[in-house]
Amino acid sequence: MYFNAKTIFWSILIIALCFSTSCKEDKPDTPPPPPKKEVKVPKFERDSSYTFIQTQVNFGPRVTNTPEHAACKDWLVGKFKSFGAEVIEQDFEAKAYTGTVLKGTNIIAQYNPGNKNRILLAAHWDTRPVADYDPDESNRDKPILGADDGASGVGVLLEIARQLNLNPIDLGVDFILFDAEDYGESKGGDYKTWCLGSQYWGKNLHKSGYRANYGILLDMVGAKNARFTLDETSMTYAPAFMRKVWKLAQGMGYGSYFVSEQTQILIDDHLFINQLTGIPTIDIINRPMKSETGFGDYWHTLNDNMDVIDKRTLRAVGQTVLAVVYRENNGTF
Ligand code: AHN
Ligand code: ZN
Repeated sequence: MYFNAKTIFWSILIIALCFSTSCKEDKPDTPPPPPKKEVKVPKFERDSSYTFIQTQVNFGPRVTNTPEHAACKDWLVGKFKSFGAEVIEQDFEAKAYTGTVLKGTNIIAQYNPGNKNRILLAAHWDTRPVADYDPDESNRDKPILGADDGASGVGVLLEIARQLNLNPIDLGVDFILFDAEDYGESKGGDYKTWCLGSQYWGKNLHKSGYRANYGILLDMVGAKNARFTLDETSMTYAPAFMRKVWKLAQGMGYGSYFVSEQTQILIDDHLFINQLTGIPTIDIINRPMKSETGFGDYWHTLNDNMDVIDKRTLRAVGQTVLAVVYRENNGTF
């Protein structure tokens, strides 16, 4: 037996018809979801983040329990709302090491609150009540402006929120601005006197069962020639994530800021996030070389003002974190 052209033609036609009908029967009624669209990493506007820092500093020191602090809170909440976030003001009371009862507020700004796939970005928005490391002894009971220690992290996060509003993505993103981080007792005080806002949040999550894939804390991210090292706390709880972020920053040309050097254990909000929630969280924080305190020479002094802030540092941090956020959304991180 042999196949002529006619037989082959009819055989193929019949097979093709069978396939097409059976395929149709297998198809579900609902169309498949559209392919996830990639969103390009937006440009981080450093001038915008600088202005957000300046505005905070213009309120004066933002010490918990003061009118300047309350005024700044209203501005921050309004800003996040104007950028399309759903904002929760989590009020709490906590006793400071001085005995003062602090009435604090953690500001939580959410994007895509219904999405289970989410990340957490944090900073502290309060400033230290005392300049206890000021070289001039007569200044040591005065509150600091906290341009870098407080305002810089918040300023970078506000610019990221502004970009999220302009360049929407599906990923869930939560910004948490912690209060009462910097009311702690230095020089021998208990580590739990610090980070009162994050300790409260860790024990009283704004949503029960709240989870995020990971978290990034920004603290003192605006100083000229800042040096962001791999701190032991981050490396204990989130080593793989931390190395990935540093590698990304270095690949983007920010290797002079993001240095792969390990530094000592650090008490900061990320410690309590890690310990209380188990969300792997890293800290991007300036650890200069040859520093007595381990922080910048302006740290906890009256010199922590706008003169400390360098827009190039803001861009290095802001563009790196934006890249993490958008790559996570695109599935390319
Ligand atoms: C301590 O000094 C114990 N931790 C540094 C955390 C901090 C203070 N970040 C900003 N101000
Ligand atoms: Zn501080």
